Amino acid sequence: MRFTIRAVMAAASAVAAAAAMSAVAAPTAQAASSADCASGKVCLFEGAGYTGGILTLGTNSSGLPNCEKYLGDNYFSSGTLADNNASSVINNSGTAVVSYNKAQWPSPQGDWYFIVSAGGRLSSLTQTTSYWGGSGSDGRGYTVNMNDSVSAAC
Ligand SMILES: [Ca+2]
Ligand SMILES: [Ca+2]
Repeated sequence: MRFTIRAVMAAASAVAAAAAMSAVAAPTAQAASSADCASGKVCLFEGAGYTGGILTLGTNSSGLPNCEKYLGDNYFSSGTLADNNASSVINNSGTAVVSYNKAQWPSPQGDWYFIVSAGGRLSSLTQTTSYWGGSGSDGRGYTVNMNDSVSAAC
């Protein structure tokens, strides 16, 4: 009887170990890295440090990034809505990209926006040098928390 219980426990333990191993080995299909942002592309990442899901913005016939006037109909590779969820950005294109807090490109009235230079990247958006658009704009850069707030990019 004691032997039987031990055998059952050993079997259960083996099953648990196998389950743990398969959990570790399971592919994390939705996890992205900076390497996933192709040459010439502009990419938004769900997490800081180019992690989580990735959204690669399209390009036009000239190879320049397409304007995404509203990210409410774009999704990261993880399935998360892109609007108000971007936490890092890579700009592998040859042109600067402007990211807006509000979905009102191209006139940022009463809206914070920041610029990612050609070839530039921001691993975090919590302290982003941003500019106030529209009425009262003084052209100065301010440190603004733009994490999980980008709604448009152009
Ligand atoms: Ca995020
Ligand atoms: Ca927003």
